[in-house]
Amino acid sequence: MRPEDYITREGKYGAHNYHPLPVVLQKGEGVFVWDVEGKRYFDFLSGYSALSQGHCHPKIIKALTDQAQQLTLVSRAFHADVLGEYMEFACKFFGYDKLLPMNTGAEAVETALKLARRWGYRVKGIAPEHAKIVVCSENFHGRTITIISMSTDPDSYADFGPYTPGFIKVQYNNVGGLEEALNDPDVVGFLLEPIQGEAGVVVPDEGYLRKCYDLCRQHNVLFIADEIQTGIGRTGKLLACDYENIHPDILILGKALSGGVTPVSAVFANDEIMLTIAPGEHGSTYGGNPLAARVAIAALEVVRDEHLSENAFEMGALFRSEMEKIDNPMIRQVRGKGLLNAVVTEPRGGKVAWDICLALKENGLIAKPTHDHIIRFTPPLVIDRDQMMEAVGIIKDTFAQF
Ligand code: IF1
Repeated sequence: MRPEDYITREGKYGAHNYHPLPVVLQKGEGVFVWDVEGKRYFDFLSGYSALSQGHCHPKIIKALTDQAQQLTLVSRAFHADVLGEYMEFACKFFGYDKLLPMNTGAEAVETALKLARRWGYRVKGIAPEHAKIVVCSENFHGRTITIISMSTDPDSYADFGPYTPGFIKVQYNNVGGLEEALNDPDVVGFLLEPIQGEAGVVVPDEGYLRKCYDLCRQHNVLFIADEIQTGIGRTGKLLACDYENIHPDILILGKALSGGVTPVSAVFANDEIMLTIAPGEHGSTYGGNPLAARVAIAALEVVRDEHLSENAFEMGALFRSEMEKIDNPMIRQVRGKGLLNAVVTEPRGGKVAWDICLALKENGLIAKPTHDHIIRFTPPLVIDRDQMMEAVGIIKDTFAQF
């Protein structure tokens, strides 16, 4: 089969909820993937940051295959030997009393919203049905009905209503907006991405997170960080919140928690919050399954043992400084932290970011545009200096074609 045949078949039988780059991948290792014709590419998307540890990391794959031959699922109706081991390891890793295991990012966000509301009623003392959660403009937290009810992007929410009530939307990177919203005594939580991913890698001003956190403290409101994309080394620290020494009341992780191997997400909180949910009040068939638990331990160990946060910090600085050297009218801005980066482009001669991504693909590097004019560059955190310089060379040569 030719690549076009794979693409046609997907389009014929699959829902049209995506518009992928026309490349059909078959194999991955570290920072590289290969297509069905054997051509090699640098993967500068990394499964939207899930593959931070690189494709098919041997240690994570070994954890998966060993456990797969032992025990894959018990459901939470029974105990499993590895679940407590994972929970203890992860709680100590991130500094929380407890974690609640889920699978996808969206499920973990839903869990955090339920926890915040429950805490609001049972601890803060909000009147029944009155709890409100403050969210930010241009947020991206997933695709469920409740989560799109928080969205300000019509692509996400339009014609999917009616929507879940109970959210107040404020401007991102605007402390005053949050301050005003917190005058409402029914607010129980403030949910944000420390860097907005889908919005186009929007890095807020220095001090913004700290000021928001302090305001939440003053108003007895939970600071809830969605670090599904920014967490686990991606931005050059273990958590993006570490840049401002903030320990969120509720921390949401997903994606790289499994190194791109199987869906694993988690919500972390201390007992005052977590113990407001009792048996039978929340859960998931697959959440915390033995495969997920083993894989997540391995995925976190790899980040720690291979110093991936530190490498992301250094390689990210190198990437941005090399990008800034490019003198091309199609490049308007380079921004990001660690290895969560974006290049904002300017259309020229009818050519847009999509055309640049097609040319990058021809030249051996795959990346994806977001919002028509922004290209995200988020390679696996295991990328070394030589690989980064080779990839930068491809990007430079590609821009020179335009
Ligand atoms: C898609 C972007 C990335 C997320 C944050 C929760 C979730 C996500 C901060 C939900 C998911 C994804 C999903 C993906 C595209 C993608 C994305 F382009 F939209 F912004 F990563 F960059 N919170 N992000 O970024 O997690 O339920 O998907 O596991 O195709 O929708 P999920």
